[in-house]
Amino acid sequence: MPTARDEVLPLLLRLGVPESVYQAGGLPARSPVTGEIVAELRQATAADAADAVASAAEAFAAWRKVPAPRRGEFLRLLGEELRTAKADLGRLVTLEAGKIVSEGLGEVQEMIDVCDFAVGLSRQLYGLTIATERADHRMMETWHPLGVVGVITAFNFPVAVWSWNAALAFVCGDPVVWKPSEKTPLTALAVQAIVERAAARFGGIPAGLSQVLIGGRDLGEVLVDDHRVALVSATGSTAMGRQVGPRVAARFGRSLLELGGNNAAIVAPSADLDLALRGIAFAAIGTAGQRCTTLRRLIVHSSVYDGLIPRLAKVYATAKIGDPREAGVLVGPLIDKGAYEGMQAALVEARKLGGVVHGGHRVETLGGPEAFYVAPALVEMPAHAGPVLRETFAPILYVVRYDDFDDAIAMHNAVGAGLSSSLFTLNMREAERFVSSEGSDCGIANVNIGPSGAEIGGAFGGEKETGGGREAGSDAWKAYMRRATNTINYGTTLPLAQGVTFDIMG
Ligand code: UN1
Repeated sequence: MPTARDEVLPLLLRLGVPESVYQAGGLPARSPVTGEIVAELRQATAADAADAVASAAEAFAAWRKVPAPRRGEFLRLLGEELRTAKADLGRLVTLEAGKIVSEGLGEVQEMIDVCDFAVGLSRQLYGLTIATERADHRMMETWHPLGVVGVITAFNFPVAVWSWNAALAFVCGDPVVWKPSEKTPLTALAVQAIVERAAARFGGIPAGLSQVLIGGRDLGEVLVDDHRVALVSATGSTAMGRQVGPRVAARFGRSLLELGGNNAAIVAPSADLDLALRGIAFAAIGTAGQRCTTLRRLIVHSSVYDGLIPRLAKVYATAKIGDPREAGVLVGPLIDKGAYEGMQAALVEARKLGGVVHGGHRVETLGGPEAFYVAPALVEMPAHAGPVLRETFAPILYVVRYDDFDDAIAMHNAVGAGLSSSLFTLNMREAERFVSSEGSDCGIANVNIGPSGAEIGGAFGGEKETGGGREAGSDAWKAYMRRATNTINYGTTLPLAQGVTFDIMG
C-alpha cells in the first residue's frame, strides 16, 4: 500500500482542491490509516467566518428569488458531479476518516441519493390550502426560504451529513456556511471544489451560496452566535449540543441538533439468529463503531443467549482488522488517540463492574505510532449499568440478558440518547409493540435490521439527548423554510373570524 500522503495529494489535485489552501504551519490534516500528517491547511479566522456569513446573507437575497425547480437543477448538476467524483471522493473519505472502501463509497452514494431527493423536492415544497370559516375567503400556507444555514459536522460522516443539510437548504432557497470537523478538513475542501464545478455549469449562482470554513471551534461559535444565521444544524456529541442549543435559542435562532446515540438491539426468542448475527455485526463493528447509529447495547433473551453470543464472539475474533484500503478488511482504525483512550477507559470501568471483555486491545502492528487500530470489544455485562448507559465513540458492544419483553423495552429506553434502535423477532406482536407508542422511544426503530445504515428517504434523527432534529428525507425540508399562513378575502364584506362583530361608524 502507498503511504496515505502519497495518495492524498494526487487525489486532492484530481478533485480540484486549489493549492492555495495548503500552508506550512497551518492546521495539520492527519490520516488515521497511517497516522501521518498528510497536509497542512490554511485556517480561517473568526473574522473570515463573519465575512462568510455576510456574503451568505447577500447570496440569500438573490437565491431565494430563483424558482425552486430551477434551484433543483443546481442539485441535479451537483449530483452529476458527485457521480463523476465518486471513486476519488470515496477514497479520500477512506484516507481521512478511516472507513473501509465500500463504506467510503457508500458515504458518497448517500450524497448522490440526497441530491436526487432534493431534485424531486424542488417541484414539491407543498403548502396546504385550508378550509376557511369565512365566505369568499381563501386560506393557505406558503413555504419561503429561511435564510443562511450554518452547518457544523463531525468527522465520522465527514461529507454525507453536509449533503443532507446542503441539498435541502439549497433547494429550499438557503445558502450554507459549513464548519466541518477539524479532523476531516480535506474531504470538506474536496466537496467545496465539486460544488464549485456544479455552480460553474449552472451559471449565475450567487457568490457565497456555499462556503466552507476550515479551522477550530471559534468558527463554529460565529455561526452559533450570529443573528444572520437563521438555522444552525449541528451534528456531534450531546455535550456539544448542550452548548449550541441554548446559545442559538438565546437569540431566537433555530437549531437542528443531531447528537449522540446509545443504540440498542433486542434479540427475542423467535429471532432468526443467522440474520441477527449479520445485522449485529455490521451495526456494531462497521465503521469501527464510529457511527452515531452504531449498535452499542445488545439485549438478548436468556433462551437464545448461549446460541448467539459464542457465535458473535467468533465473528468478533475473526473480523479482519487493518488498513481500510485492503480488500477483506472490515474494521479500520479509530479516528485518533483520544478515541482510543476513551475506549480503554470505558473497558476498565466495565471490567470493574464485572464485565467480561472479549477483544478491545490495540493492534500495535498496524499503521504507525499515531494510528490507532483496535480489536472490537464484545462485553458481557452482569447489569445494564455504568458505561453501558453512555455513548463511547468506539467499537464496544455491551451485552445483557432479559427474560421479559416489557423489561427489555424498559431497559432499551433507560438511557439518555434516543437515536436508533432495533428488534430481532419473528413474533408479530413483539414487532408491532416495539414500533408502537409504548415501544422504542427513538427517532429510528427497526425490526430485523440493525440500528445503523439508514436510507436518506426517511427523516433521520432522534429524541431526548439526541437533540430532536430531523434531517434528510420525509418532510425534514420544513426545517429549512419558514411557513406563512395567508388569508385572502376576495369578497366585498369583511366578516371577522370567530363571529366577532366590530361595527364602526361612517
Ligand atoms: C452518523 O453517524 O452521523 O444511518 C450518520 C446511518 C448512516 C448515517 C449515519 N446513513 O448509519
